[in-house]
Amino acid sequence: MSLLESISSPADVRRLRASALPDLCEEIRALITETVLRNGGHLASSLGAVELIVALLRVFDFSKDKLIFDVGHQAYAYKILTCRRGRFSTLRTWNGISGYPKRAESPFDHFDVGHSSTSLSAALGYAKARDLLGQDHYVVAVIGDGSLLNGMAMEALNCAREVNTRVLFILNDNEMSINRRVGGLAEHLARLSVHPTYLKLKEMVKEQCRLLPKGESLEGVLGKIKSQLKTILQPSNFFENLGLSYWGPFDGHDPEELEDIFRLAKLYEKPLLLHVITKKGKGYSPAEKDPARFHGVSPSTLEGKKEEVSWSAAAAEVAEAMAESDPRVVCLTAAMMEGTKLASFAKRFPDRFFDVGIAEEHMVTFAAGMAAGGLRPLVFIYSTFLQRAMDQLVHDTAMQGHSVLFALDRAGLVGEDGETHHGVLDVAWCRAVPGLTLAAPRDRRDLEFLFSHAYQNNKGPLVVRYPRGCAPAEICRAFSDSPCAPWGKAEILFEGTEWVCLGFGSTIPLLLDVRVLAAERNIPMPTVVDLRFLKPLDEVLLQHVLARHRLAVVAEEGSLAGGIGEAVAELAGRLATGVKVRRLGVPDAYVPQGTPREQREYCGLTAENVLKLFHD
Ligand SMILES: Cc1ncc(C[n+]2csc(CCOP(=O)(O)OP(=O)(O)O)c2C)c(N)n1
Repeated sequence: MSLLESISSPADVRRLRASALPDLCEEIRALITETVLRNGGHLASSLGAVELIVALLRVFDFSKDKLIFDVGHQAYAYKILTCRRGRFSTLRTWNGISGYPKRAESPFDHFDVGHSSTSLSAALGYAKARDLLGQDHYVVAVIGDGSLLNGMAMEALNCAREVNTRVLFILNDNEMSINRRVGGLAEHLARLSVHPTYLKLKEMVKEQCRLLPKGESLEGVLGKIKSQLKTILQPSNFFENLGLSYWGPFDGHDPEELEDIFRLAKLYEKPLLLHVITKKGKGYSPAEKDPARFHGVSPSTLEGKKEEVSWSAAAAEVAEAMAESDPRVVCLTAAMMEGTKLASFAKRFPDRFFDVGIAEEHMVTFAAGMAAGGLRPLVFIYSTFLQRAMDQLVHDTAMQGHSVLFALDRAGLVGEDGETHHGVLDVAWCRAVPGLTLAAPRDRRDLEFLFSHAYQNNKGPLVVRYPRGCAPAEICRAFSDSPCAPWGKAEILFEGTEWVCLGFGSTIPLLLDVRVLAAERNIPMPTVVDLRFLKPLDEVLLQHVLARHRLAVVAEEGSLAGGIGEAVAELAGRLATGVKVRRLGVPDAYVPQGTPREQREYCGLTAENVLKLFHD
């Protein structure tokens, strides 16, 4: 029996001899690597946090104490050691173990995560609840250096001094976000890691672990140490300046050192930040060498399968072409250069490429400022992360009419990342923003058309939404050079009888399947309309098709509430033609993880289902 097989709960981890920990960590790494290479997931971050998690589980009792991971993509070892080893092979599959901490999954998970930089705020909230309710557990947050450099995390750090209670922030510093972390504070972290004073402080704190103070308060002893140090060198420390205590940096791959420090930290009664240095991808050499590539992996990329052109790659290619012919074109990303495929743009146009770090709010207003100043900014952002920057989209961009092109990636159901990462709210939200244009291409031809004509045809923000996955080169184009439909116009792809199916973007292939299936079943083939522009809708064409059919089915990969089906039903009501409108889309629920196909089935977005509506 392997060491790992002998562990069924955190109590077993606590019972192990310290000398067994390196072997345990190795076994955990092997299980994580094998599972992620098969199922996909976040490999490098999880491999880097193994010793940290083992040490935390040996010092704290997370059946009572609270642990909040930031993003949660580094928590696989925690899942394995908190009674989920047996189900770990189902990672990221339908009904399987989630890729992120989830309260519904385990009593050891204390806060659901997926989006970054929430852990410090949630931990402060938990700590305050504990104090006011007269409870006595510990509260710990684990945050990466990339996530720490975000505005939300900064707001929490700023608040920590006011909350002024026992809470432990562990900064898991591997010098990386997905790519290298960026910005001034990143430099500061690097300086802290090597500054002699802090290395000396680390030795002093470790010394205190051996002689845990008797009689005197820990704060008092450490306060004296620090004032001695300050008279020697007085380096500036961002965290100390905010009123937080800072200890570190410590070796994040030495479980015994970590245990000692955590035991000491338990005695500390105030907000404390422990700076721990780890290596992203630790123990798996391909990931150590190329942590960005192994940040999030999917089995197909690892098998080296030649991927068809993804929507992201197609969009990035158009951006490059635009930048070539127009020096005003610039591209922005919030720490998602890999996912949005902007590496080649960054290389070719380094002065016109901006990775702002995980800072979506800043990015959108930064882009609005650039537009106001005469540039043509392209903001590459996942739909789910635009949720962070809705106010900046409304208040700083649309309300002022700034022309910013939003390349809205992963708009729709995203598959294995699950609930936290779906891009299904953008249509409903964008519909409500005055002055904003929202469009969705069905193929690469229309994507290119929308991007390259954006600045001639559009004033104010233009959001072009496209899903995860590969982008069809052409759908329903008579000739390879037939022009796209005009700006602002919907397009009838096929004429049919009795009923019309309306869709956009990723639901167009589905509606074409409906025609095939209808022909097979001797059901009248529907008219198929690609709406293309979702705001404003092409009401002229819509009026025309609604008047000519008895039934209209709208299929959308977005939330039904506030979606395009509602807009069409509202228009049909206004026209009073008697056409019946049926809507398919994402229901009022958080769609579980699984393959995109399983998720579409869950939402009823299948050709079979559309066909059933004909007899409704
Ligand atoms: C708001 C938000 N933006 C972007 C992301 C995508 N994302 C996931 S992990 C990650 C990098 C996090 O870096 P860090 O906190 O240093 O953790 P590491 O992966 O280095 O362990 C990013 C950008 C996200 N999850 N949430």
